[in-house]
Amino acid sequence: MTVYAFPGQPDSLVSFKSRYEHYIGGEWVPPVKGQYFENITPITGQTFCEVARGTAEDIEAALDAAHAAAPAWGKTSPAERSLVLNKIADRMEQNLEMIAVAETWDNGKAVRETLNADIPLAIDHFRYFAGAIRAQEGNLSQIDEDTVAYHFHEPLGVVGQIIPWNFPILMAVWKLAPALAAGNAIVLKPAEQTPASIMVLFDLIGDLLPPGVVNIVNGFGAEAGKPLASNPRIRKIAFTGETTTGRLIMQYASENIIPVTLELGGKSPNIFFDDVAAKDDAFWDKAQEGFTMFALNQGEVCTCPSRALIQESFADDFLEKVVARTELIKRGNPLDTDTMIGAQASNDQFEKIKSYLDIGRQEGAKVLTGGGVDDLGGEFAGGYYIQPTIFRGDNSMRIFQEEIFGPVVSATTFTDFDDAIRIANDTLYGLGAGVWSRDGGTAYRAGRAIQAGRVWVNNYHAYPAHAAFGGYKSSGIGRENHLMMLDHYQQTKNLLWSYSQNSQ
Ligand code: TXE
Repeated sequence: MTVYAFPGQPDSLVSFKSRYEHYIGGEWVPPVKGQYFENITPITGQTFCEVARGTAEDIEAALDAAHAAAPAWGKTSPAERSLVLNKIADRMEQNLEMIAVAETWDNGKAVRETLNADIPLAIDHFRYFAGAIRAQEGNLSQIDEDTVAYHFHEPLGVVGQIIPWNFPILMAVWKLAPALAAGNAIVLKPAEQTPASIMVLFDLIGDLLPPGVVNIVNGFGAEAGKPLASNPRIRKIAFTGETTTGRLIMQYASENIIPVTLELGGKSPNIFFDDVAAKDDAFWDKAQEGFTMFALNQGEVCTCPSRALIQESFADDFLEKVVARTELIKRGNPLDTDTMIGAQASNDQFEKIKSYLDIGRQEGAKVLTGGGVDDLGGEFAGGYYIQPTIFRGDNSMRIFQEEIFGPVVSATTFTDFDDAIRIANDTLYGLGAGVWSRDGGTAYRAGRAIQAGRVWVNNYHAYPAHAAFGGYKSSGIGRENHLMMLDHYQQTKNLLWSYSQNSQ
């Protein structure tokens, strides 16, 4: 067990600056309008730094820098870009603990997760795209004896990226790595709730990139995000956030006829068929563990398995087991490596989740465990801690239909396969899903029938870089991860070439 010191204390691995500017053209640049906002750690509810409050003027400055850098970066060889990405990965790996503590302090999530998941996954993402870009090939179509169609990949140019607060560094890297590998220059806006860890990261890795290739403008959605997403000087916008904001992003993009990638909300079903209980073995245990994944990252995951669908015949037994297991989730100081659940990312999110705990009760759902806030006392008294909560109710309730984005799962039962699929698909969303069964046929048919971009079978919440990720329905457009992501950041240039000496 390690308990990391709070940043600001003498033995802390991280020293945040008291003020963060924008990162433009490889330099720290104050906001044109001179305004800053306070950044709070959810661990204590205290302000720990202030951050530049960007406006359209700062976005224009960042776009100037990006446009100046884009042509040269776009012409570097895949091998050169690959090397840069690998160097970033190496530097991050050398500083993994420091970055993990910074991420935990900014976002509130348990350091156990930032050390073992968020930051290692981000590092691997850079390495994956460092390899992918070198392996990418164009293609050639032989049109007739003397005519050839060559297909080349070209970068889009300057792209915009808007990041959420639930995985600040990982979500930034999911967008940065493929865009950089493909040869684009970037203007990125972090979420206003969690800007500091991305600033710490760029303090660490900024010198590895040519100035202007990545520019970061901090600030709020309407003030900095909109001028970026609606700007005619970007050639693509990539966004992760709420579905209603995603609609706005699409409207802005339609004005400029640019592509969008949208990764939006979810209400993912996690389906347990009764054969999982056939034996008291490791798989039965694994399925119970799979249920408790709703609390991972305090439930602030777009793919949170927030609806548990359990076959009627074994539901009471299963729920009894998973309630007991949920109660073992260790709560406490997020900077303690034994702690399994941390603080919600912001006071707004804390309040939103509390309101859903009330809504669930008012709707008549039964609280099987949790249902309230955790007061950790002492220096944590102002932090945003929610108890892992299991409701039992039915799929028509708001707690089954609306994204809560907290450590809250709504459980219900189904009778047979068709009933499970009907309930699973009775949602606006289609991002993730889980299927648990010992029977390959059942799992396969369920996986294919669920309208969601990612279906985990007999596992949950794994995010390898080389598996495509993205939504059906109101959960978004496009995919992230996987080498298909390179297509999202490239144009196809076709040279249609006649080698014939004869007239056409
Ligand atoms: O999201 P927003 P919020 C869901 C989750 C959460 C809810 C609200 O349910 O409770 O959304 O979170 C920027 N033009 N998800 O309000 O507003 C904003 O500054 C351009 C799910 O934080 O969508 C931030 O950088 N940009 C999600 C980013 O968009 C704008 C992760 C996300 O903020 C903008 C986060 C505008 N008009 C929340 N308005 C997931 N899919 O993982 C806001 N932004």
